Amino acid sequence: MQRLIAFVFLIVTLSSANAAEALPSKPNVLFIAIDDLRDWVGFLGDKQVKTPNLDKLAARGMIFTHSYCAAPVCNPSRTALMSGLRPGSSGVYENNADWRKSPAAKVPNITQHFMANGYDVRGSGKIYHGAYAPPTTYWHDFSPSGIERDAKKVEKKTEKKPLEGTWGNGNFTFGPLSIGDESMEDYHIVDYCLKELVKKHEKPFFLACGLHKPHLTWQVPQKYFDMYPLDQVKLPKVKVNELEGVPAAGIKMAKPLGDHKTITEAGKWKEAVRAYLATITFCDAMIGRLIDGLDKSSYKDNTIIILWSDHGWHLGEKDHWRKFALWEQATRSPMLYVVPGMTKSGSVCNRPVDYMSVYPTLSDLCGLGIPTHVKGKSIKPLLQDSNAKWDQPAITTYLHNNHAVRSEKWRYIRYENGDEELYDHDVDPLEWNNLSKDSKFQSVKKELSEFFPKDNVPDLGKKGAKSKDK
Ligand SMILES: [Ca+2]
Repeated sequence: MQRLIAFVFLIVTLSSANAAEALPSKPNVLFIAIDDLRDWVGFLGDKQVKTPNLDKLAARGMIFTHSYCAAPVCNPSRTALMSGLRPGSSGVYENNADWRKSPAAKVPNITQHFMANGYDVRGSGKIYHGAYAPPTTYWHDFSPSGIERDAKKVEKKTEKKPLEGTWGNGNFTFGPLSIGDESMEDYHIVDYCLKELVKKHEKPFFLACGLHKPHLTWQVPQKYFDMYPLDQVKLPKVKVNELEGVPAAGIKMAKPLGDHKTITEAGKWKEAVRAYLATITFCDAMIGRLIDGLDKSSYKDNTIIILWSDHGWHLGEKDHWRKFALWEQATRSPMLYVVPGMTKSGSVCNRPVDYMSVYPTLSDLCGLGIPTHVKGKSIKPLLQDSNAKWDQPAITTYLHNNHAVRSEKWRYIRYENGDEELYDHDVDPLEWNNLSKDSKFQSVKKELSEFFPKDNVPDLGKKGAKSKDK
């Protein structure tokens, strides 16, 4: 009898352990999109930035040290991720192309796919590029609510009354604000999600939270600037001639006579870097509020968390600022997953992945099936085992038929005019030594070139229509 009791106890113990560890067949998804956050987060090794909440979240799941955007600009990056079509298949290469009039709007986007499969799909903030909101049918509910719009007005009004230390012009303005967190638009975007997390949901949910910062302007409450004393701010590592070895097509993208000239001539490089750091830390505080809300909710253990930023950012490397380029700084951006019952705490995956993987991976994890139009591959095997075999590089496209292929070791860029760059990241992480003309590496280039997208449909962007986001 005692043995029988022990046996039953064992079975019950095992079943409850399995139940706790197994991913439910239809887990919830918390989908966190950040705008313009480069690889300056503690969990990717940056020593200067303060991102305690992001680091705490990263420690719960798996981080990807080689994650790259499909396009280094808001609209094409987000269109590609949400639709499952690369820029070369949709024709959406820049912010001046309305994706709603492109092939990307003719296929089910990820929110529609989840809706069709029984999910309650809601969101707030910046998920698609601001200028092109999707039709209301893409969500069951989507903010902004009135309160966010009001907060945005307060934020914009306050930005126009700068405190001491504010510098810039138009979109490229940075400096402290006299308001508190609760007057910032992103605060209310998080609030929308917090309200959803305390509700009782009958159906599994897909909840999207899109934060605007650290996108310009870099204007956040004063306390975030105070965390970074100016005399302690470190500039990114650069050499005397950053563009040495970069071909004409690359120099054209770098625009060294643009922002870089303006900022360095004004002596504002350090202040700009501090403002970016401050804005990242504001974003981190908002992530902390969101994750606290999830942890206090009844959905903590059955919700997949994915966090991604739409692309990276240059802060003077290659004499370039902003995104709009195919180098490491513009294309690398943080991505992490927490998948209950699957990702081990504190796990690190070094395989190269790009954001075309997000749609198929979330579909795969939730057992929805992957629509045939979706270009990327599910990274579920990597979430199960970070060292699993993986034969795909990450691919980024900027403007028509300019592509970068990134493997664990190499970055190979080929521009439309035939110009090329090849960097060996084992010895050259800052991409200073372009090896593309070296005959020793012709076979490397040939091998990597197999991955350049074959589809390069015409650019749907309005000619001459300048993006407001420049
Ligand atoms: Ca962006």
